[in-house]
Amino acid sequence: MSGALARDAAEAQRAALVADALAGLSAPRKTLPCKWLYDAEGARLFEAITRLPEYYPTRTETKILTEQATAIAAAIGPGAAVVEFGPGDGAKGELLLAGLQSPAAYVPVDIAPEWLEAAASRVASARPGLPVLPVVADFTQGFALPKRIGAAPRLGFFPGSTIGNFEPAEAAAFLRRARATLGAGSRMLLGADLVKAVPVLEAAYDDAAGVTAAFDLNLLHRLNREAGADFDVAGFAHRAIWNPALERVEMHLAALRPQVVHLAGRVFRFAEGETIHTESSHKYRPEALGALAAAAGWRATAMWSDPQRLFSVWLLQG
Ligand code: AVI
Repeated sequence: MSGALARDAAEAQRAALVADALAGLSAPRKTLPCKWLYDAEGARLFEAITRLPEYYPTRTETKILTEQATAIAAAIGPGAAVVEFGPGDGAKGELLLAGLQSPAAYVPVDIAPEWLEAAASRVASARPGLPVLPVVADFTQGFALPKRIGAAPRLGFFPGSTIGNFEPAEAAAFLRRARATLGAGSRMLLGADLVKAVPVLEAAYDDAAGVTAAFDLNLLHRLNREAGADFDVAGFAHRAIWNPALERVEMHLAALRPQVVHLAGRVFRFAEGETIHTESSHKYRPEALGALAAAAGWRATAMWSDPQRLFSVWLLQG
């Protein structure tokens, strides 16, 4: 990207952050979209979260993909073109491809070209000869698949329980759009975190070392840095709360004392204890995940889990 284009992209991103912050902080219950948690520092902190003892999802999903690789590969069959939605560093894509029989191509899809590059080069160097065909696109929207994958059977791959960060209606819309993008008859391998004991869930989102707290509070630092806000970050604390009615862990930033915050010419007041809802992580019961997939035009044909039933990996047929 040229210097001028990069500057335009950064300015557009800043304007979108300010617009989302103004809307979210004006709502009766203050909220900010969780996508803004992931600036460079947020991405670094999230990577650290995935290695925490309390944060079981990444470790457990990796174990399922490793230990059940033969069964997963048998269910998928040979020659699949793997389309990964939001590949991160490409580690899970590489793991999946290593177990599959003669995969036809790897298509990582992400809106951030620099992340896409990292995933693509990791997989390309691990699997020389495999066509690696990155697509820069917002994977929550429709996008065109590379023509080079031809008639290879398509396998969508959406690991990590990122589906849980969508509201249920958004999750169904994502799955419906993914099916339209991949085409009828395609498959999808989907990671989903399961409902479990509340202390396990809350510890996973409020670790003893405070890494998740730093990840959440970084959003206020980001608003100060990029949107010119004046949050007193030390006046807020991270909270992770299980919402039993909606079966989700919510992250909130709670004001420790009354606060007045300025952002883009507006004034926002916080009462003591008032929170900004920064993320929801929905947890699924198997029957609810099956129903969600069905509502989006997919049929669940297999599910793999771990002995403690912490996490699930689903094969869906479109
Ligand atoms: C990216 N996503 C699946 C994570 C989750 O578990 O919902 C984000 C996260 N937030 C706090 N810890 C991890």
